[in-house]
Amino acid sequence: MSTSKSQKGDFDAVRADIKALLKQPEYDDGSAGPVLVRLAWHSSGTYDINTDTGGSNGAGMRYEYEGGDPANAGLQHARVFLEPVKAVHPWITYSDLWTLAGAVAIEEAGGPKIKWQGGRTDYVDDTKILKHKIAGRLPDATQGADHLRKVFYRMGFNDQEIVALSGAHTLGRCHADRSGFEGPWVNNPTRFSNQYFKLLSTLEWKPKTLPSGVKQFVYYDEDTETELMMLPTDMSLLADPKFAVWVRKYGADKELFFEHFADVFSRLMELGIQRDANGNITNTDNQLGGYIS
Ligand code: CCH
Repeated sequence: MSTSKSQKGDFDAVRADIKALLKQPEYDDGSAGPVLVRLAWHSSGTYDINTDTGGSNGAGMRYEYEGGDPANAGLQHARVFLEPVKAVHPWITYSDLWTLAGAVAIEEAGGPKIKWQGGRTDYVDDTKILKHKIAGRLPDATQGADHLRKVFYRMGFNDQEIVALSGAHTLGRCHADRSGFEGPWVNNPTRFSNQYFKLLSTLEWKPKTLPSGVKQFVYYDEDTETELMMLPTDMSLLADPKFAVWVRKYGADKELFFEHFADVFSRLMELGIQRDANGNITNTDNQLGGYIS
């Protein structure tokens, strides 16, 4: 990590310091990357196209109402990893830092280049989060295809985009003390690939009830002596014929998955944001109550 302060707007300097913190030998599988990707997604995936509320402006997870949403359990680890970067580059907003960190983490894990633009603004207090109830909007892993459609259509995404985004589960793992689920989806959870789709569509997944009563699906990989897992929502992608078409396509074609993922992830980071021709955000006010009385 550099210790020299950067000029306002020098996102390359921030990128360099995010890259420098990704390697974390003592943490999970040795990388902060996966939990940073999850932070970026949860900070954006609250968007509601009908009311134009939620989305990646605001960084509302710093406040109890959104930060305490059970869906966000564990994301304090990601925020803590990024604090030293914020300290060195105090001009960057949290909402820019979190989304940029997600993009950098994907690229550094061997994923596609993610188009990213800055300019997001942070809430100055939690008034608007409470007013617009920016919690309880993220998907519930115990549910199925109907629920995924309800949640992601609300953000403005379609079936193909839902499946492409789900491919992020090639990174990271579930933690019993965060979501209640346990384990990684793939054998190499710090490498971005289309492995999630390959395994989902080719292995025989068996239901398993954890001691806590949480139900997930597992496959024991004899070669690596690792138990891999799938969430009920992951399995629903295979069970639903429209989703399954894309699961199989992405499992067979890594380039197609990378292309579609890069496109949809960068749009996820832009949810709730409108820009002018120069890329300047014109509706920093949307969640601050500008459009909604
Ligand atoms: Fe996810 N995800 N996710 N997910 N997720 C979890 C972990 C990660 C759902 C549930 C869970 C996306 C979509 C969904 C990541 C990225 C994305 C966990 C375990 C649950 C539960 C949390 C824990 O215990 O730590 C559900 C339901 C959906 C519905 O679609 C999307 C979209 C993305 C990104 C584009 C990443 C990365 C992780 C790993 C985090 C880590 O800490 O390793």
